[in-house]
Amino acid sequence: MERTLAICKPDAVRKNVVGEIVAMMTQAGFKVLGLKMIRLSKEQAGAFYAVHKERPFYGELVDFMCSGAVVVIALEKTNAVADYRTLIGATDPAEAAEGTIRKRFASSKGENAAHGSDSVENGRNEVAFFFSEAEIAANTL
Ligand code: FUP
Repeated sequence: MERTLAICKPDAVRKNVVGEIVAMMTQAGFKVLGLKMIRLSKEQAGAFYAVHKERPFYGELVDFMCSGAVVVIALEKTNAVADYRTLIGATDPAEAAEGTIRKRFASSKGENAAHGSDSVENGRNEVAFFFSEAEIAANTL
């Protein structure tokens, strides 16, 4: 079993499509281990995306991720990381495949509705960034 972290970004929350996105996850066979709505601080968003610190879009990305509530979701499945990347689609919705979360709900490369961990190691670390093992344990027994 693998874990991956999904985020419904502020644009998806504003569009009121969190329920549809979660339904796409469960229909694709993911188990929801944890789920909560939070408002990220600049410090949290900056730390979460620290890998992009030198990229030109970093400031805008951090501001956007703090611009409204997000829903963070810990998912579990065999091959969760790769399968969830397939479900969300390409970073740029113009390049995202039909039926993917980003094709359906993203507006642009920056405001692209959903986040998904990009490696098995990041999946574990990003789930731990937002959820304690005690929170996760509620749905693993
Ligand atoms: P992804 O893994 O598909 O979320 O894409 P990246 O890790 O490359 O980028 C992380 C986030 O940075 C994207 F979701 C949106 C933002 N971004 C931009 O705003 N502009 C870009 O050119 C690339 C990424």
